[in-house]
Amino acid sequence: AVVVQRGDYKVPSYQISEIALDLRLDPENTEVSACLHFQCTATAPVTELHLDGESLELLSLQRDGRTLAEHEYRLTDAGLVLLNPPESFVLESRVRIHPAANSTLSGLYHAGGQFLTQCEAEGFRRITYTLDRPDCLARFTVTLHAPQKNCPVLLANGNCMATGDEEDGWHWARWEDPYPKPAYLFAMVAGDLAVVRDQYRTASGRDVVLEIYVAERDTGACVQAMDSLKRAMHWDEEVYGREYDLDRYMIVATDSFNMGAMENKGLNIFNAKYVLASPETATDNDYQGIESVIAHEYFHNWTGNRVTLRDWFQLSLKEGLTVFRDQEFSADQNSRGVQRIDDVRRLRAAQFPEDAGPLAHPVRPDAYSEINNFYTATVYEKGAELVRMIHTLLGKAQFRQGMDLYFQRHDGQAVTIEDFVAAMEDANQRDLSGFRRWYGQAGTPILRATGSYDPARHSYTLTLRQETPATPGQPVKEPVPIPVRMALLNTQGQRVPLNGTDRESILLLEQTEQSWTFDNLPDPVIPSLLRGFSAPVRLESPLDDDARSFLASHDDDPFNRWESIQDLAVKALLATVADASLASLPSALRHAVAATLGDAQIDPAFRAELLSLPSEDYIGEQMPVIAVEAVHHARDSLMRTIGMQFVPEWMGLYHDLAATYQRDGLSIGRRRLRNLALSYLIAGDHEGHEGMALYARQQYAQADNMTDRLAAFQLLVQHRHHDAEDILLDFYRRWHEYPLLIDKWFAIQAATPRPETLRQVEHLLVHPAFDWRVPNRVRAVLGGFAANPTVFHAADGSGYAFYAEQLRRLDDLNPQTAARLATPLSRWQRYDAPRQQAMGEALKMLAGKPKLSRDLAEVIQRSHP
Ligand code: HT7
Ligand code: ZN
Repeated sequence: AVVVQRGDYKVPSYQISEIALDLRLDPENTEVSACLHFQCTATAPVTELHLDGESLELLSLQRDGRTLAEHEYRLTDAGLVLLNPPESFVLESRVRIHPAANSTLSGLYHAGGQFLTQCEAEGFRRITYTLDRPDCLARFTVTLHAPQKNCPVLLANGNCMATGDEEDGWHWARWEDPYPKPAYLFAMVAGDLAVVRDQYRTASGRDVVLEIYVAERDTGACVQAMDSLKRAMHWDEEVYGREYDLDRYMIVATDSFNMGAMENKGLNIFNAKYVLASPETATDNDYQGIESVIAHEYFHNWTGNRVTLRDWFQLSLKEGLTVFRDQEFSADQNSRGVQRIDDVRRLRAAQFPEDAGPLAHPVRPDAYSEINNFYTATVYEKGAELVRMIHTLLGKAQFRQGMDLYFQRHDGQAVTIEDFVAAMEDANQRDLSGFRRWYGQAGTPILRATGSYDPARHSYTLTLRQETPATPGQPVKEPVPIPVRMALLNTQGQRVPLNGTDRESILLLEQTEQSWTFDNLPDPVIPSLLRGFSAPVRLESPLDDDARSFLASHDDDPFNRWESIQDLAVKALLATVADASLASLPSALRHAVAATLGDAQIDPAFRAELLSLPSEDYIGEQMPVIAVEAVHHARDSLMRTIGMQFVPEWMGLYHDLAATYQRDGLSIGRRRLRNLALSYLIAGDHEGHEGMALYARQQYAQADNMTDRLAAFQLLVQHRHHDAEDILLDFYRRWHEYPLLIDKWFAIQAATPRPETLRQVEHLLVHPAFDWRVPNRVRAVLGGFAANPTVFHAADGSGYAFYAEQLRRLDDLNPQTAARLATPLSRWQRYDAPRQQAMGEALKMLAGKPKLSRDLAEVIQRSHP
């Protein structure tokens, strides 16, 4: 396969100033006429101009009004080559494409009765011949023609300039986007959609029309999306001084989408999952997801669209920065501490394992064969952490100055990560040269901290040491600058002054090892290190259990308070994994749990975080070889013990927190804590005894909202001794017309940790509601299955073999989704020898598949070179 190298970047030899598209939309055969104005930008003569094009049937080709002769162009697998093109010219092409047959959901496709596009990263070349690269910015005019009956709504980027009727019941609409943009931001939608309309007045007083397009019956479910959009628009004005720049902002929801959402200029296309919500059909987490994805796509209008990418290696320039912006938005809207815990949990669940395995790559990758494989946790989440560290190092006001300079310098341009870092430096006269290593170096640094109190000198000395393990292609690592936010706590839990008046400090570890001494400390202190998780590292802390237990109830940094209790839990769990007869609740952990359960002053959402045990995956990640079954049993057993030892407390919470549904932050936290209490009560039930399951049944039947109903549903379906057949049927019967809820119905079954799950998942795949062409459905079943440790990693390899068989099938329809779902198989080195072998065989079987896609081939090849 062709490998694209970062170092091979060349400025394009031509630019396209204008693109006029005309699409006659038909599900089977759509005709696309394109008129492109080319201008040479190279100094030397160009003998060949390569235009990208994929799965296009060329009908006609003209240059400056004249049909091209055979010796003037050449068709290749990758597109069209123009031979000896003039310095400037107009190219007119007409191609035929097949939207209904396009199951890849890249380019123009027809699904659920609608025409939709997805052009990031390289989908536009599946619509017409073009320079499909982010550093080619053109002004787009788009004319859509479709039958009025099936497609009353015709949308594209920018402003609607004219509409009209045609013969035979067809109509048309012409759209113009005044902002030059790369082809990946092009979008069009046509279908029978209802619209929910609102308005936003910008800080400078311009009125913007906000429109959300959904199916008629979903118009009542757009409140959270619209409200989040308005709050995001306001936040970007307040925090970054950035206003929206068109008169209209449109969002379209679809069930058929490869990812979460897409930031096309003025016409975002969204997975319905991140638009639709009502209390009866969506959980609190769903509401939260909508808020953050709506904000994320909106923020791209400045970080991604107005300032775009020079090439795809710079992907984190828009994605890392925009994730950082959406995380900060959510932190400002909700609880900052809880938001940070959730962000770090996601980073550790997805990015740390990626960084420690064969798919590890730098935030700015060096090579790819299929760019779609690089929309990763590293580019997004670790990328956001790098921006966060710059924010931490410079400070809030200075970071803003850096952003202002970045926008001032690069508005309307296609730029690099280097340009971003340079703007941060130049705006603040700071040198971030060492920091650049973070972008180029893969792997998670290990930060080892040791500390000692000297009673004679009344001082505390802290030593920090860093080391980054080797990653594929990068055997030797250099130290990176690590900002370590820290404080020292006295025995009352108060922060003490650190060599002056400050009671919190940011230490910058730049070398492999450095020490700091803090004086004037009459009594011993406990260090609180890496507060707020100030750097994406693995901290090996110097604390013993008592110190951790102390921090678990005294640290005023919410993240570290949570981390302390998590560390205690991990330690207890690993001891049980090593020796199951040790299953008990160590006293330090018991104290921490008791203190948290007994402290009603703690915000309920934060209290729920403190009382949640680490996931099986996270526990497994802490082991040299993941002991799948032992981890599962150890976690089960600790849940049971904590459930049993604190029955009155859990019961008290469960009853006290019962309330009629409300959507404010406090109510959300209370629901979360109450459902956690129910899960402990159920875990603590005696074997075979169904006492608490009756509570869950009652909650399932009587809930006035989906958060509570689904929590009970999941507990019942996944209960070890409970037969939930009637509940499964009931849920399906109630919600079969709500695809997003049926996705949950599928996912929860696929994630049930029981030996018979594999058979059940086989049945789910032939269920009438299962559809291989709908990624949400496929992800529900296959993603749910891969996230089911004991079943996916069954010792006999049956889970892997089954899974690979399904990916094989999916690859023929949707390579992007197949490649993404294949990544769990890349973790084979983390398991015992029989599992390694079985995963290796699964990968080998896939590698031998006829017509293997470039997407899946790359993941397999990098997973098992
Ligand atoms: N920029 C988008 C990333 C994306 C995507 C979205 C939907 C389907 C296919 C896609 N390929 C790449 C989404 C975002 O990060 O905002
Ligand atoms: Zn994004």
